[in-house]
Amino acid sequence: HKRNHHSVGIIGAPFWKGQPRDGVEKGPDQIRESGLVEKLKGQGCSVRDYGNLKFEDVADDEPIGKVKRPRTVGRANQQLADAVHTIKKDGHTCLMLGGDHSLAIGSILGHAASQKELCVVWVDAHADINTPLTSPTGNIHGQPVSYLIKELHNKIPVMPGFSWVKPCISAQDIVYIGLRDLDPEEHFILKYLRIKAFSMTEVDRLGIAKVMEETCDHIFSKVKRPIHLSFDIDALDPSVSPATGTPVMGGLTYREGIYITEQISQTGMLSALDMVEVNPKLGRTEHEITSTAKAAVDLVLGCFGRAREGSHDPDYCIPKP
Ligand code: 5AB
Ligand code: MN
Ligand code: MN
Ligand code: MN
Repeated sequence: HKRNHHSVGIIGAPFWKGQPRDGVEKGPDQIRESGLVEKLKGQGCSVRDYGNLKFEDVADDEPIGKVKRPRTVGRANQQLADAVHTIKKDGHTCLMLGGDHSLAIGSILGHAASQKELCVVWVDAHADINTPLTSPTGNIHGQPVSYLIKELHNKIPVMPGFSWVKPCISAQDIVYIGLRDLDPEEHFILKYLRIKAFSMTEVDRLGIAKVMEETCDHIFSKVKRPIHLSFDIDALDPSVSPATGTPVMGGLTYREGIYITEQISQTGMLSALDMVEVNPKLGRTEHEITSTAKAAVDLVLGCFGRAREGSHDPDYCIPKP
């Protein structure tokens, strides 16, 4: 009997070169080791694990302006986009395990190749909307959204490895939750494009329930459409998920994170999910590593129907003596 209609296609993307700290490429296997597949099946999902992508080195990948490793990041994302497109054509909800957040470029573009009219919910401490020209670090994991938004297209310079990248969403098609560490240029872009954003201040003011209600009102204002949820584990407070590259104090609680996933699941419109920036190498203890990965798994489970109130088979019967 099927209690749960979700069919999940998992793709691992062991990639770290969108930022300087290695170890995040161990994220996919660390998350799997926390029992991801078994637990998804245990809650009634059908699961196909497509394994990990293999990324090749790109020789002589010199920076373009400030931007580091553009050819490597562009190539890896092109591979990922193909894989996500395949998983969507196979009829699954796609779960991409990162890897750093530059991978959202390929994940969202691959998703958009099969699902027109998708919208994005971006849960992160950061807005990741620097353009190559505003980025203070040159790290592409702080830039993915800028490549995806149509209104920013004329602000993006030509870069090697990125010729295949064409923006696929409008500024009104993305909602941020959990923001608390923006560069001034990013803050300007959010205001300039009137992008819907619930920073931690709004989470404090409204509570997470109202934030999710308004998020759904915004993305479904015209018609219900497929959701791409891009979840950076650093959205959660570092006390919950310390093993990540750019932790910022004052984040979402574990419960607020889980509530977001429960509500996204409730919409019935989740079409693709990224779980990124889990970096086992940055856990200071074994407990920090395993608890970060466990939090990532619990968020995924929430996305695929796990409810804290519990659940049961619709045709269950209490045994008679
Ligand atoms: B993450 C910063 N804004 O552009 C930049 O972890 C940080 O994917 C980006 O959210 C953080 O490098 C990227 C300073
Ligand atoms: Mn982040
Ligand atoms: Mn991010
Ligand atoms: Mn980070």
